Amino acid sequence: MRVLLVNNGGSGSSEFSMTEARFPIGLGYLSAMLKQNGHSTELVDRFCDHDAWVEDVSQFDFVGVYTSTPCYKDALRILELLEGYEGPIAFGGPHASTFPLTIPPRVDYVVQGEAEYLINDLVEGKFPKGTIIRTQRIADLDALPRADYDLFLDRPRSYLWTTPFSSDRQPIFLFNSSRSCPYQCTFCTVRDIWGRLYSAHGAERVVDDIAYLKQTYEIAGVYFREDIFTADQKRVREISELLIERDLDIVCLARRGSTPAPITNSSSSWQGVAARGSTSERRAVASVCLISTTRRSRSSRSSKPAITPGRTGSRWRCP
Ligand code: B12
Ligand code: SF4
Repeated sequence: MRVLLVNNGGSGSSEFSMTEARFPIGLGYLSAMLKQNGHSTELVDRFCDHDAWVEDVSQFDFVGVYTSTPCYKDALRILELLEGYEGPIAFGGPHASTFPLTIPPRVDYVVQGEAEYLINDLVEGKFPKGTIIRTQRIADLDALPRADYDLFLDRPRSYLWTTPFSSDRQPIFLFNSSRSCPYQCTFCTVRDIWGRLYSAHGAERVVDDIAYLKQTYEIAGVYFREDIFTADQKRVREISELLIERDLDIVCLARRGSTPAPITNSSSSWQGVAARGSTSERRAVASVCLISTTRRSRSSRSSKPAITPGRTGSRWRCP
């Protein structure tokens, strides 16, 4: 079946800044599961390119929409765009997880939580329409296939390929290695969305995936953009050691406050904290920059990817 995956975020849909246009990795995981079952997938990312839409939606057998609360206005706009579409429509993502009852009945399936083990059954019509489905948390993330990065790179999109904390090397890919958080800060909604279980890919798997990205897309680094990359310090150390062994050239962003002691050897190192802004801003910003360098000099790097300007000022675009 042909599945259209849509990320909400059309112009004016959110009062928050919408400039950090990185790809929706959750849809990448769902796409990988769908492709494993022989389905094809296509992405419309309206957070990245606000007015993006498809020419003929009737060619798709199923439409799945990622919804967030700040951009929910656009999810409703997407329903308007889907007027006349006769196939099933599903809403998932953080808004569906936290506010399922706000979603209109036109949506056939509302999914709360992780959907890797559900998405194929949903697309293949194994659930009655008109249902809200809450999935169980996935404990073993390593059992999941790697996210489908081709979903984001099948055409030029205005993604941001840099981080403000790293050098200007590109592309830096968003990377997800864990879900939820073991802490309980009173102001934070992470558990409302994810529940109690903190799950994480093992170090080997993380580094295998990074190596794959380096080989396949010539990435310059990854941005661990997740609730708290440093929750399990043993895992962070293992990842660091493996990155050193594999001689990868990686820039990583993580959460402030629980960084492991620097790891160094003659060839590579986690080079510590680098945050922008004033000292008070730095305290407030929950990010740190961990840099692992490699033996190779910059000039020995192989052919560079195509460089063209994007909306966000980012230079790297998929070839
Ligand atoms: C990385 C990240 C980003 C990245 C990538 C966003 C993305 N769409 O993935 C960027 C920088 C672009 C971003 C932007 C924003 N983000 Co953000 N982001 C995150 C972060 C830290 C991790 C997301 C992630 O990778 N999760 C892991 C993947 C595997 O999970 P997932 O994406 O939720 O997908 C799974 C399920 O939700 C479900 N699912 C998802 N989509 C669908 C669709 C269907 C049809 C089905 C069936 C299932 C399904 O299955 C997926 C696989 O298990 C989360 C925190 C978090 N814990 O989730 C915040 C978070 C999602 N962001 C948040 C916010 C507020 C924003 C912005 C509004 C910020 C802004 N000022 O612009 C925008 C909105 C973007 C949008 N399209 O709506 C909030 C959303 C709260 C809410 N109630 O909606 C979160 C939860 C942070 C928080 N704790 O408050 N973000
Ligand atoms: S450490 Fe971060 S993700 Fe965890 S509960 Fe606190 S604010 Fe939320």
